[in-house]
Amino acid sequence: MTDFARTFIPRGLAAALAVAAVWLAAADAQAADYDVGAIHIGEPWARATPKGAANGAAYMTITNKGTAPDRVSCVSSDASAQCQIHSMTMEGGVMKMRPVEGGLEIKPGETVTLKPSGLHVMLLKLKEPLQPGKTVKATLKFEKAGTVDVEYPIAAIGAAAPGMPAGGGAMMEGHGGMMPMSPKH
Ligand SMILES: [Cu+2]
Repeated sequence: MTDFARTFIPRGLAAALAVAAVWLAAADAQAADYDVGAIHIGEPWARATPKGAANGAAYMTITNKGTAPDRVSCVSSDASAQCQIHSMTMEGGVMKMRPVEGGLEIKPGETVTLKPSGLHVMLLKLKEPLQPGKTVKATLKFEKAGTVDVEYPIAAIGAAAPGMPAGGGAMMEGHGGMMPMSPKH
């Protein structure tokens, strides 16, 4: 056996096992769906935050299976002093985010996706960093459907989607402090 084979193969195996472990961990953190009234919430997830980050963000899909529009706000989170739903828009070439006033409307039959670079649940003034593999809880209030506690499994810092590694094409935005914040923050 050559030196190459002796050193390379065990390392390869170790790497494969490490990858498998990450996959198992991801499966463990599989998000639950939620139903409240006519509202279905799918694929909740949040992004891990670096040490010292003031704010974090959480995402999900919200489907209105009913016949009337509903509006959702974030009441509170166990991880932060405040919780708001934010929109993101381009203004003069700069991405800006601001609270959705009066709640985010979900029209009948519509699915609204909260995701990086778009609508998000903003966790303002984090009590501690959001750590990958853990979950963060937020209480959402729908005007018609009522209140629901949602657990958001936390994905890696900079993850573009739940269960994806960091840096999946989402390096330019986030809440880590690289993006210009609106004056409200
Ligand atoms: Cu925000």
